[in-house]
Amino acid sequence: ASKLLFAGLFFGIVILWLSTRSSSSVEQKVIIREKYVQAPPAPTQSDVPLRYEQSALTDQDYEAMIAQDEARIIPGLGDEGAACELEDPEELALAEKLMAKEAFNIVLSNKISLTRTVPDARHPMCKNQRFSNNLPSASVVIIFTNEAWSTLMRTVHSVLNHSPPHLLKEIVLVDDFSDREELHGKLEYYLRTRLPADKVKLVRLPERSGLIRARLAGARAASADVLIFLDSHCEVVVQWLEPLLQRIKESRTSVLIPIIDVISEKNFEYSHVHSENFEVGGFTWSGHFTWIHVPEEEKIRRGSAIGATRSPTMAGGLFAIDRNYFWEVGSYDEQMDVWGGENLEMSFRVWMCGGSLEVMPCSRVGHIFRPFHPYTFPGGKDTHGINTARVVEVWMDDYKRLFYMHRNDLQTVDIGDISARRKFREKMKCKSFKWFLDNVYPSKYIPDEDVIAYGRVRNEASTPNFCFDNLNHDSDSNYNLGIYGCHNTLETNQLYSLSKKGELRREFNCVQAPATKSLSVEKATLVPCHDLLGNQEWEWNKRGQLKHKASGKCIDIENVHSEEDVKVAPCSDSKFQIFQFEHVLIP
Ligand code: UD2
Ligand code: MN
Repeated sequence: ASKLLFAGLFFGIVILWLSTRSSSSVEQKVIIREKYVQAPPAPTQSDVPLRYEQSALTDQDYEAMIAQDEARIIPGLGDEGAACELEDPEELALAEKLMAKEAFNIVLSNKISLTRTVPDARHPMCKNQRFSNNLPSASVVIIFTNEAWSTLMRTVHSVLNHSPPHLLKEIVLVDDFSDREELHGKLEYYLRTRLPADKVKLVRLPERSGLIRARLAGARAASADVLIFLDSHCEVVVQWLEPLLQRIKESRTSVLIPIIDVISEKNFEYSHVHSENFEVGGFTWSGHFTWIHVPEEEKIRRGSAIGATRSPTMAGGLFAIDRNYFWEVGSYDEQMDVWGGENLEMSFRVWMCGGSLEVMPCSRVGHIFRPFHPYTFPGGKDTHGINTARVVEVWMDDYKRLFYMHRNDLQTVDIGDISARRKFREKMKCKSFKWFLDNVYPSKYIPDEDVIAYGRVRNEASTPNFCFDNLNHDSDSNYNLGIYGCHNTLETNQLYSLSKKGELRREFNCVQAPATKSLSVEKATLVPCHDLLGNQEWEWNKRGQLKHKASGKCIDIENVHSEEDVKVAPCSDSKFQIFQFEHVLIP
């Protein structure tokens, strides 16, 4: 046994050394115990948790470890969600180093009490809410893979401390094949000695399953009326549970999201989103989740600042759903791996198949947003991309064209079999993606539908022909309109459209110019569309000029070379002011 320990230690040191060399190797699997070198057990169809062989450590060892954890705690540190700081240079250096492994400041987290307090930043009206005295019960499912001890246990304690015992039936911890010693024997010892045995269940997955299958296993093991999923690095705010349960009691097919506050990964400060200005979920045509403002119509429809607020999509990690409804509405796509895409899948599916997604503003949960994934992606796959391709193939109908315009590469990648999901959609007679866009997310800009013209915007006088090009700028940053040789096929870099309203735009950004009516030559910039037209209003006239309404000037590329900024100049008869759109829908 001592030989094994030695070999394990040696291996561990080598891996640690490797992982400090480049940030990309952080994602390599850290194998520090001999038994994990063996092939994992064959996948089983059942969800019977397999137990790991007992390690050599005894209860006394675990007791000593827990005592050591407790000795590190600084009483009061981080209370009320205050920002904390390390002072000791050695600790700072260690924290910096461990950041590359955990994606947050673990040294600091270990000093903060597992039961620290967080601020109650709820809307004042939340304090006067009344709840039924017959609310459904909840199973809180917390999945994790190699989560750091202190953040995981802080999540568990926070839920236990802020949930009325009669409503919290159980916490189901799902270990997605962690290989850290402390998440095995020590965790089981802690559950046995420090936590209410009737409340906290532990399910171990026999192989690395990814967050989607881990949540499914948790849902199967859960028995309460309502399922609530949380990530393994959360802290809940007082009375977080009741508004979720109350709403599900009233509306069984509502899937509910708390306001997600931000816990800093660096100093553990709990920053709360303002209760009047929280955001709901949207998506990008490239297949990513994004936050959007609550539309004005929705603020009216919901009736109150703390009313259930409809959200087209959700971030994915934190939500509540009636347990039976979870299965009725298609649970999850079991073939999605590791991370990513399942949140949009569930969002589209719930809306299109008759349910709804709502933010409950009086329920708040803090989450540590980590700057990178501190776990491996077996096989090195782009699971977000592949999972999202599964989403678009099943749910987005012909709108998948817009996704593939961004992710042409995914058209030739094996995304697995999707027939079961398509069959489900058919069987449930779910509505079309167009219905979703028209009814749930009418403000979503469709670059090739809601438009006068779209595609590559070409100037034929230039050699080679230049087209408008965003020159690889981030879609949400401010930048100058550029030009580049026209591509042979339409790619997103050169996708511009003229909206029916008269915006010259991309998915989120509009071309803007100063409204000054002088003879000066100005730059055309791309900034987030403000919807008010004004300095973002354009007209494509019969001559083919793109005329800025507010200044009366025209887009002009005379003497502008590739990859340079486009100008707005007094309109003239210059052929460098004439542009052709690739597709014209309203001549
Ligand atoms: C967000 C969601 C996350 C998930 C993801 C899209 C929030 C706050 N978080 O990313 O829940 O919907 O978007 O897929 O909305 N995990 C496993 N096995 C794995 C990988 C992860 O169990 O193979 C666990 C992990 O320990 C964590 C949870 O899944 O508890 C989510 O992972 P994350 O925290 O890395 O995802 P996040 O917050 O970046
Ligand atoms: Mn997370």
